[in-house]
Amino acid sequence: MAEAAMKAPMAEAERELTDGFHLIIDALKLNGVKTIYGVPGIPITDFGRMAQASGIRVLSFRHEQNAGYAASIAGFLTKQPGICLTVSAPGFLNGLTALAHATTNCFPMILMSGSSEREIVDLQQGDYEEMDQLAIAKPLCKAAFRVLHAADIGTGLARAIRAALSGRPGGVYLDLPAKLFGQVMDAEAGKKSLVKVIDPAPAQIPAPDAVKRALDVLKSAKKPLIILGKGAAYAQADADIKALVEKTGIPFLPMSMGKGLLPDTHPQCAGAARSTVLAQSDVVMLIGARLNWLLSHGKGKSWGEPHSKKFIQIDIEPKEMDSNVEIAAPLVGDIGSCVSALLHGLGGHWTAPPADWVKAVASKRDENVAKMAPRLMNNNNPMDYHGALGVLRTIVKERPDAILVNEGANALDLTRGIIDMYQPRKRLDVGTWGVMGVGMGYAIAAAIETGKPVLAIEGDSAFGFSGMEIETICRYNLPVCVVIFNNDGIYRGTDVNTSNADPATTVFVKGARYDKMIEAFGGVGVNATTPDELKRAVNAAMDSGKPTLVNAVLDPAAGSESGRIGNLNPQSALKKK
Ligand code: ADP
Ligand code: TZD
Ligand code: MG
Repeated sequence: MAEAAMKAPMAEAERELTDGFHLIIDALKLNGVKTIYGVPGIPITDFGRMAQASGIRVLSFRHEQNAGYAASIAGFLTKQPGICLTVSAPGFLNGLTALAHATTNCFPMILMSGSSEREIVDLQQGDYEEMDQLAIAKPLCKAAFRVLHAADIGTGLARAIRAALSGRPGGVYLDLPAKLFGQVMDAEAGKKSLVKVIDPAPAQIPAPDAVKRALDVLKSAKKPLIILGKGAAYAQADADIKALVEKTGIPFLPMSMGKGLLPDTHPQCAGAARSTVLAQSDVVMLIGARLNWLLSHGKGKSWGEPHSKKFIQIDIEPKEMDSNVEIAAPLVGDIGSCVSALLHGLGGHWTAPPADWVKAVASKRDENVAKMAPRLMNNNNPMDYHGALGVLRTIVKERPDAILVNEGANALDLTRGIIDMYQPRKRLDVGTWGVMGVGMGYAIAAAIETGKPVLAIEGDSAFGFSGMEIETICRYNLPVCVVIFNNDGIYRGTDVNTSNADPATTVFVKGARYDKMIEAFGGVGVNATTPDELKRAVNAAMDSGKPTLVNAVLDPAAGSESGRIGNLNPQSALKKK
């Protein structure tokens, strides 16, 4: 500012000036933003430097999509919008996938992108990285704004923060044209123009009659079930959710990222009896979980049809109700307020669910857990998923505060089923889209935002989508241990193409040594061929906090098509020729 003032004509030198660069930084800091995830370049390079100099942590990635995924999960973990910063057109588009992902998963995130000269872009005269970014972002996020004047920066950011956090959280696009950064204005007026967003996610208290209706339906149940989704994890109402589950005595089923809200080893956990509770329950209370494909849309054989059941749904988004099936008791509000109202309504005496139901669920669960146990203790060479996951499961049990990032097909489904979680928001995975590529971005943001060690269990294909970010992990010296379940390909490494010399579409280089990649950047690489070797390597990494990549060599024949969701593959009716 002082420098700008010196260069300004005499009349202006007497008053202090500010500009777009500084106003954006001041607005971010005023609203508590501590970290920006991005990739530098025109027109935001200097902005990144200045933000860093001002004390904001600016983390540079190798690809915007990974920076965007990092920002999205930062939003989930902190209940503050994660900030991603990109350059115009291609950088923006690279970040846009993550913005759409954040919106789909209900994570608060702001994609701030530099953009090219409006006058040239709108006349389509071929500017450097020309694109009408605002129009393109709009249908893919919750809200999109463009700031043209430095005096509007405060309002622009305030609108973005509110849009990301209020109601159902989601992704917001903020367009920052190149010219904005250098726009100068009076410093005092600039300061006044900034907005500190007060109460961006106001409590949304449920209506008393909706609470009563929900309790009445719950009371009528003979075989009740509570499903905890990632919305419940996001809400950070951990103690009340635990109290509600324990006071009612109702079995609970955690969705993937809802795992750990109550420990998977909790006596009421029905995780290992999933098909039984879905099919046999008569009343289901959904807390922050949608009846989308991940819950078979709340109908059909897996839900025990033709028997019908009643749903109670807690969600902040009223339009979610009846999206797939009738909701007998919609409870619209924020999860914290709704759960606390339910707890209140339970009063002193609540009749526990019928003992035969609770017992049936527990014994089914124990039976399934016992069936799995011997497989997890195998020391087979080549390794299979169960042998590898048996040791990783113990490592997570011993470090319940570590964060588990997980993606792949078999590598995802088997890890989810086998590794118990003990604390809320410790399991981060592919989410609503089942997207590959979140791995390294999630791992980086998890380490940065929580300061806890991170274990990323990655299919070899899944890892490839963000693998270059292991340089980022090494550069910032993050406590991340990446374990690659290397079965030579997508689902399996055994497919054969019989028509020409090309490899089959699902297989990769056989015997690939991913561990060597991290050595190029000064990290620790380990090739593990047995569960014992895997255990030693991961324990060492989790204890030392050194960036580590373990290439876990799995039997290429281990794994099945699409993991647990092979049924979603369309089938050709024509006979193979
Ligand atoms: P899962 O994939 O774990 O089943 P979903 O992403 O389908 O979970 O569902 C999360 C739901 O939680 C969304 O419908 C979203 O509107 C809701 N939600 C998110 N945050 C809150 C909150 N603070 N209060 C109430 N509902 C919330
Ligand atoms: N592209 C994106 C962005 N997301 C996807 N989900 C896919 C492609 C399709 N896909 C899956 O759904 S899982 C998967 C792909 C490519 C990779 C599975 O292989 P893996 O895991 O090596 O990661 P396993 O253990 O071999 O099954
Ligand atoms: Mg694989």
